[in-house]
Amino acid sequence: SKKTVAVIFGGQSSEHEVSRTSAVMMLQALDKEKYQVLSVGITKKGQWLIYNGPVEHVKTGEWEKFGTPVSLSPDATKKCFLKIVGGNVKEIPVDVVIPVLHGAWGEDGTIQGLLEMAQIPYVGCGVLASAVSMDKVYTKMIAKAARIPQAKYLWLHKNDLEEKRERILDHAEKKLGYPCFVKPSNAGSSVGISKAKNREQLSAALDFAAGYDRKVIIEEAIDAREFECAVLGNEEPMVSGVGEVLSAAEFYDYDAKYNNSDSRTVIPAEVEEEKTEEMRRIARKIFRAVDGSGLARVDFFIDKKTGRVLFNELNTMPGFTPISMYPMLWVQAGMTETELMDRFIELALKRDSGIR
Ligand code: ADP
Ligand code: MG
Ligand code: MG
Ligand code: K
Repeated sequence: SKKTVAVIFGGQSSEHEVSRTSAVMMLQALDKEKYQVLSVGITKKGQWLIYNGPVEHVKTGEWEKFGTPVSLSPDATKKCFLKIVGGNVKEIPVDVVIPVLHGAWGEDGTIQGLLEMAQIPYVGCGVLASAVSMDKVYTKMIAKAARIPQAKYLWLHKNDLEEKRERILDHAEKKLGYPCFVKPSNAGSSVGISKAKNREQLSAALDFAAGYDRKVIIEEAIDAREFECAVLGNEEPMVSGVGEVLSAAEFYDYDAKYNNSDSRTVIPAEVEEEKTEEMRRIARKIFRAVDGSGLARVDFFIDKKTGRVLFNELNTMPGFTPISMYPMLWVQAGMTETELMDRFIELALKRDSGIR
């Protein structure tokens, strides 16, 4: 019999729209002969709605008007997760969940925790890997422990800005210099990030980033080319080739990522074989270091001055938009998007039957 697969999209993070676009690609790619596909959207306000209309409405946002409220009912005895409330209560058992949510409350281990409680297999990284990869400060700590080269950084709590602002500015100037990048520790899609070229800009950038998270990271700016690599698997993951991102803006900000058609991707990247292999090696290493499973996209800089490969970050639920690197890297390797979805589901089921 067909397995019931629930695709959960939207969510309360600043990447709600990106998630909807990613969900459209996944909903279209899933093999309907093999799976009974349910789609469940989370509105920006946090309401869960089950939706079974045209997939185009997921992209435009109209889906919300046609959704039916579902309540979450994690029940490990029934492998039940969703319950339609209202007139007559209906429980819906789910075999696998695909949480195609980017950013907070989705990519950060929170929904993964909920699914663990319900004992429902889900696609992608578990609680720990999701949480570590969402937090840029923690990711750096793990990368350092694994001796993976990366940009220099320092970090602070939002409330440090009240009392220690001048000391932080002095420290950043001495340790990192200008320009530098300021980011919320937990975020994605370049939300809350700015490049600071002087003390005044740095001070403003700290406040801006602190508006998105209670932790802020400052990094030395690397004059770099940017590369991305896809990882697929559990304990012994496959690593794809490498693609290059050519940003249309001064850095790869939200607009350059999703709205500017002048941003381009080059697959495979035109870079020395030796650099490609180094990035692939690091991609596997960091995936294992954070205890990743299912999938992740690992992002790199190559310093234009020194030629060094530096690890930037890993994204445990990377974008699946038509211009996204993760699916394109596997398509380049000869896989279809439908096969990729099959693989995600197999990996989710395999991991679940492991230790428990
Ligand atoms: P996000 O998780 O939001 O994608 P990133 O850390 O990847 O955050 O930063 C977004 C973009 O900002 C990068 O793709 C790159 O263009 C630029 N950037 C970030 N950090 C640096 C840095 N240390 N040096 C140079 N560019 C950077
Ligand atoms: Mg990211
Ligand atoms: Mg990034
Ligand atoms: K990340």
